[in-house]
Amino acid sequence: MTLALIIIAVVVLALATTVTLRRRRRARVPLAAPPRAAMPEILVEEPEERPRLDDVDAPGLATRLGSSRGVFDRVRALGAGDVSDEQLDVVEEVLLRSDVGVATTTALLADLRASGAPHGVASAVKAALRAALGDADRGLRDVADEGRVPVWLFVGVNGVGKTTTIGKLAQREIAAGKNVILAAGDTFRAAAADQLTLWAERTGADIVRAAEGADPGSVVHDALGRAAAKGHDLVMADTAGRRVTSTNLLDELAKIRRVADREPGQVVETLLVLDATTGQNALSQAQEFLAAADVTGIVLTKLDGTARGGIVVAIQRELGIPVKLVGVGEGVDDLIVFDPDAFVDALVEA
Ligand SMILES: Nc1nc2c(ncn2[C@@H]2O[C@H](COP(=O)(O)OP(=O)(O)OP(=O)(O)O)[C@@H](O)[C@H]2O)c(=O)[nH]1
Ligand SMILES: [Mg+2]
Repeated sequence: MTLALIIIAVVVLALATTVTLRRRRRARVPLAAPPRAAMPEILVEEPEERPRLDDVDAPGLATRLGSSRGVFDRVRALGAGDVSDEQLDVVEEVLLRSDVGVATTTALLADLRASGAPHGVASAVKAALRAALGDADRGLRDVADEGRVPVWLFVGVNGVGKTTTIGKLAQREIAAGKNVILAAGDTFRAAAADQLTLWAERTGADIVRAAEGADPGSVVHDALGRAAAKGHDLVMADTAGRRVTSTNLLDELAKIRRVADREPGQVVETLLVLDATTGQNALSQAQEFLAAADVTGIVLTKLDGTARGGIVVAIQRELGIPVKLVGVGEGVDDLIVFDPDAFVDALVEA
């Protein structure tokens, strides 16, 4: 009897120990792998929303101009009255640092010397910059001759922001009620057409693309045919970033243009895209392109970054081609119609 009791006690004890160990092992499992229920919380986390330009709370142009505005801090600190030599030195240094360029700086300093600064040096600099920007028509033409489809052609060297600008503009034109088709004329890399396809998907634009290495002219030609057949309102043609020193590449660009301008198409805007962060280099690139393509407007990108906004003034004054749009970020809403008054205010105003 006693032996039977002892045996039962030993069995019960053994069973209890096994159950406890199993529970402990089970209890450790969640530490190694968190319960699945926790995962959707991470997956559905909303990305931080980017401010839209038409948001009242969105940061103003001055904030978006990044380092460009900072360059003018020293000018803002100058007083009113006669302009001393020391003040002129500060203005000269600031204008050169802001990428206005030597020619424009010299002209602006001569103006300042002649007229003084009754309302303060900052205000005089602002007026001089504004005058240098002129009053060109900055609108984008979007109407072609009867029976033809308007084409916007985008040109510029590698990485300046052509494809991104097309995406941003497609969004804007589609929001305005236009039926837009994109032509992936950059056939040098398959990734270029992929990038444009992403923008087409994002914005709801139609797209024509071809295999890597295909003739860019034939892509544009196909896009025009499709636009005419389907009644699209606007064709936006991307091109490969080109090395402007190579005559062959500029010839290629001229060929694309001829195709785009043949019926049923009509090139109504050739937009040269320039990267503001490259400063005076952007200016020399522009001069090369102007000689080869019939440029109707300039898109100056990346003004939000390390750019020095004065390059807008240099480009406008020295090339005489209107800066029509400026890029202030990588997002779809980060493209602004260039407004010279708002721009000089944002750069110089206190
Ligand atoms: N910060 C900033 N980045 C920009 C802006 N515009 C374009 N970018 C970025 O610049 C890089 C190059 O832009 P793309 O649109 O690919 O330039 P691309 O001219 O088409 O270049 P290629 O196809 O190589 O000739 C991308 O990372 C863009 O997101 C802008 O206004 N601000
Ligand atoms: Mg591109």
